[in-house]
Amino acid sequence: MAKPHSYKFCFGPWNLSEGADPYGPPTRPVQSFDWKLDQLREHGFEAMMFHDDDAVPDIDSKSSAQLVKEAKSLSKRLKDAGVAAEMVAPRLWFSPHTIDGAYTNNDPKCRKYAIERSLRCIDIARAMDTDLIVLWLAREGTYIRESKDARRCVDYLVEAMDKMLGYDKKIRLAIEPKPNEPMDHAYLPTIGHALAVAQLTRDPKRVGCLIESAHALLAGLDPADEIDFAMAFDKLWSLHLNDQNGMKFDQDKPFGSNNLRIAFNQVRTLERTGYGRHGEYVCFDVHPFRPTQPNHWMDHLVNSRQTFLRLLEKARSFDDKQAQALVKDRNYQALDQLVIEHLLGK
Ligand code: XLS
Ligand code: MG
Repeated sequence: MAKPHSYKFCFGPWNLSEGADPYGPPTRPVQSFDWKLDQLREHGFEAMMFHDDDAVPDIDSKSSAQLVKEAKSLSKRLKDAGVAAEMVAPRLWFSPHTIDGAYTNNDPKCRKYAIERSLRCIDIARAMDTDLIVLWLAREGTYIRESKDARRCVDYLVEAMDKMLGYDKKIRLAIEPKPNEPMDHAYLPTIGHALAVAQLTRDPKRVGCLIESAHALLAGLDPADEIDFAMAFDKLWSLHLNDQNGMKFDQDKPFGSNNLRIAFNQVRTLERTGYGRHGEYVCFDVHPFRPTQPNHWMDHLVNSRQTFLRLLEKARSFDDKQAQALVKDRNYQALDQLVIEHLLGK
């Protein structure tokens, strides 16, 4: 029997956030990058994911040479710590140039800024030995539908991705769909939209996706179904596991915090489809609850990883044979109870 797969885990510096929210200031002091890197290693994580300006702060003020120098120096710190860089994502939602969108901004000068910033993000990824660029299209979409031409915006998105794919022949783009927030309606809200637009690019095999549990839930979808769909195309290249309590703002709750069965089915699907066998990481895009005290700062990440591992045991010990017999007999009430009893533990 093949040795069961052991998953590799990852998080980003932003997952050790200070507690500020739209209604109040931070509740925890800012921690250093070194502290965050130490915590990551101490708690069994193997990689860190980055925004471009996590890796190179004040990126717009830096020359290309300075940008590569800083990215290389960070890469050395990571390697010395035995930590990989999982991906780099252009943070296209802070700049004054992206107030009304990045790639789909109505102003061609702003679209040009967003593409140039994305090419510099690729320079950072190269310097940090990762070929993965994550595109969370935070500000691609509308507050009112009449402000943009959604048909033309598909062309703008393809144009931006084509520029990135042409700039570097090895880079892979993982689109991270989300249906809303900060936008009222975001473009490319689901995995289906992401993989469809991949087909319009100059090199579809280098355009895949990243699923975030909460984003699928905000779209009214089951994250496990989104995982299965993406794996059918062999295009799930990263994963942000977390949780969400209903259709409200993106809560980035610890994995399993609200929906244990939905979490169980995500892990069961990863197992069944073989996610991770080509080096993909399980990332937890989670934030501490605002009242979390500094001495409990890592708990949401440690708990998410622990919950994942406990649910992995549950997935591997689930009585599939009995489940299939109940499916064959179309006895779904009993199947339902079989899952519940298994999760409750006998
Ligand atoms: C949204 C994104 C974001 C990261 C990656 O959930 O994952 O959290 O910044 O762009
Ligand atoms: Mg995310």
